[in-house]
Amino acid sequence: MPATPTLPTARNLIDGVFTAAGADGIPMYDPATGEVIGHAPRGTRADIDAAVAAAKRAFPAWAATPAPKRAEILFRAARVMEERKDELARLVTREMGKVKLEAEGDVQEAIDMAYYMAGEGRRLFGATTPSELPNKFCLTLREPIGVCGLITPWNFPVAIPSWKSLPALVCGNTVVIKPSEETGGCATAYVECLMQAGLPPGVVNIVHGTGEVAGDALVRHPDVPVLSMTGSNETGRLVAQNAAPMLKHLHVELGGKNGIIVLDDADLDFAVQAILWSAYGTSGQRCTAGSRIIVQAGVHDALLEKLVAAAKTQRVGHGWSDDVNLGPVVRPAALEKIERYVKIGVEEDGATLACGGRRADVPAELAGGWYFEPTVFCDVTPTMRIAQEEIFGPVTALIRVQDLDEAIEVFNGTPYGLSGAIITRDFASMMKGMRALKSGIVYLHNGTIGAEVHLPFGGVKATGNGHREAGIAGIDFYSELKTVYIDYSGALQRAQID
Ligand code: UN1
Repeated sequence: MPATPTLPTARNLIDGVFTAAGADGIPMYDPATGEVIGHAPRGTRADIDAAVAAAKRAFPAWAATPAPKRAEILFRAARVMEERKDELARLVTREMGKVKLEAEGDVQEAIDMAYYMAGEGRRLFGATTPSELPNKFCLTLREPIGVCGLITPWNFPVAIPSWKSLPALVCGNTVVIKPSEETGGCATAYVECLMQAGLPPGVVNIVHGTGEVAGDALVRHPDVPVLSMTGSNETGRLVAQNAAPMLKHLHVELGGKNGIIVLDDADLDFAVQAILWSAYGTSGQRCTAGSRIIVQAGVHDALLEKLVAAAKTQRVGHGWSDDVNLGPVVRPAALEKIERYVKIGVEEDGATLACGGRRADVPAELAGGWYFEPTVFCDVTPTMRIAQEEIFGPVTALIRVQDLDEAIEVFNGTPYGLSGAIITRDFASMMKGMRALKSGIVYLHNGTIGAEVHLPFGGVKATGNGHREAGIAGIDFYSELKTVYIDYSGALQRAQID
């Protein structure tokens, strides 16, 4: 098993002071072995109050700091993360299990976001536009809003805290992060990088703890006007309800049931590569995972055969081993949920388990870990539960269709709408699909994953509430627009009247 050097543990950061867990800390596990690897502080409502108070105190000076100067700190944070990339990636693998290459990608996404948002410090563009009246013009300014409460998941434990905090910070807000209790060390190491880069105390704070206590306190806090949360639909609804009475700015990024359409003219070997990456990357634990393969009848059997053969060659094991490409899932509860769905699939009338479907065999030293075989279902119909509900594991379902129109209808027939893909050589089919898929992200000639930081990320329908993160969309969410009318006519000019 790969040696694990000493890595940072989960600590709270309030007003520039790091504090470790007390005796009541929340146990953290290595999914590769099942071992307890440390404890995250069990944040209380008082901890949230202290963190929000610190962020509120730090806000006026940070908001008044010129944006290009704020951005210089983000540039330095990108550098610090580059220097600490190996350590951060090890932490990602140790706390949530994803394989080395993907753990490094997770950290790289945060580095990219830091460089990108640092660049935004010299833009933060508003608009200028003519007035309908003479001797008058109009413009918009971006202003920071205040303390942002950021609730982040375990599946991208460095990237997603960066997606939310970096646009918030460059816009002049201060933040309190409540990371998932599974991956507290990753979030702590990330904020450590920001502090190393020179962020003043109180500008970024972190409070670990459960969603029920620390998360809830942040959501309901009267001094937190902005909330962004990534997680399950169930939690998202709760957050939305509890944030509503205070009319907070709210962004929720929730589940997906993403589909890859493969048409008769597709390069099937390429399609198999794209499906493996989308369905089994992060052991299927991505919001963007390719969990439905919508295949045109002419290539259905050939694709199934190639996919099953390829799935069987996936090497399941410890994420930090070079020869492994499928790590464990995050917790026993995840494993049990996947098993439940496999059972549902097997019992659903007509669906066939083509491969996988059970806990994976691993060497004795990993026996305490939580591994699942790469799984393919075929003969799945669009309304079956395994074709409708998010499983969040290495399970994908083949659905046979006759043509592109049916493929689009099937694709659009779930409550979600995050990511979609079309694999075909036909330009017109790509263009038609690009417009017709009801999803926030569409990939032409690729799988369903691969978001880049300078483009908006998010979904339609039950995947979210209409906002996007990353790119300029992130800047839009974390800034308030002020509209300014400048009248130099010297007289009273009335809009719509004069
Ligand atoms: C997520 O699954 O929550 O495109 C984020 C991707 C990654 C981000 C996924 N860059 O799959």
